Amino acid sequence: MNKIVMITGATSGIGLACAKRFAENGDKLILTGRNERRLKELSDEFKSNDTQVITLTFDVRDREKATEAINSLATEWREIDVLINNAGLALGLDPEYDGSFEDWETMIDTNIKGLLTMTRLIVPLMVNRDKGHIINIGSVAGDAAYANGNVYCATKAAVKALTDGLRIDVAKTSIRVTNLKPGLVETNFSTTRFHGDTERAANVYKGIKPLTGEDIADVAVYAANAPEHVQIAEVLILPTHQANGTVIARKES
Ligand code: NDP
Ligand code: 8X3
Repeated sequence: MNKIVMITGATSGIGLACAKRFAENGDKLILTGRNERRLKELSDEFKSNDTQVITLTFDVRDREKATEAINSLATEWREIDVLINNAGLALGLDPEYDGSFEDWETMIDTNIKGLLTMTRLIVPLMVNRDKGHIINIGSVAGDAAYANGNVYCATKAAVKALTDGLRIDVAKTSIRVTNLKPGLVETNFSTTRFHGDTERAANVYKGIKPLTGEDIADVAVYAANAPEHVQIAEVLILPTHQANGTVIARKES
């Protein structure tokens, strides 16, 4: 059965790869993001491949705009089967005693409060139908802090706690809740983290074959299509030469 899949932060990286994989599966897409022009380009591209798609432009930190966007959905698009809470970012890699207050606020407001806003807006629609699946994009960073990761790691530890909490709260329903925890995935993530320093970003993936957004999307599609009695609760997905958030065996070049 074709699903309606809503993806936050669908304009790049893991979110975009999920959009492509679910579209290949014949599913309908609600793509959300901040970049209206990019969303329009993607919508045209998906429509030209016969995917049914709509877009909603809002920042997940803006609760009022997010609410307006969800309220604007036509009845047939409100039957969301899968919510992928993907929008998120890291900003900076500094000791906890020396980080930027502004970067901290942005990470907390996006990765924790934005994810909570979307959960609060969409899950009631799922509860009413006794049907749905929330896939949160956590991280290996949420398993244990790594050097200078402090606040970003804390936000992803929060994603784990919120995912586990939601799973408890919907246990009486048929709704499934998944935490996907990637390790190094080569996307715009590091360029964003280093405020546009592409050279520093490239070094993050030096000497190791990182994951791609598609590697994560494959697991999301698997989880969403598992038999109804199977709940993929949590998956840690690492490149083969990464053991955890800290141990990365890089090849010398
Ligand atoms: P990208 O930077 O490629 O994509 C991030 C996406 O999130 C973009 O579409 C971005 O939109 C969107 N976004 C960021 N802030 C907001 C916001 N306030 N409102 C709406 N959309 C927003 O990085 P990834 O694809 O790698 O990141 C996706 C998720 O995966 C994040 O939650 C990240 O923490 C997580 N993750 C990434 C890993 C990695 O190594 N890459 C590993 C583990 C987890 P815009 O272009 O407008 O900024
Ligand atoms: C992104 C992966 O290890 O850079 O969450 O934090 S890591």
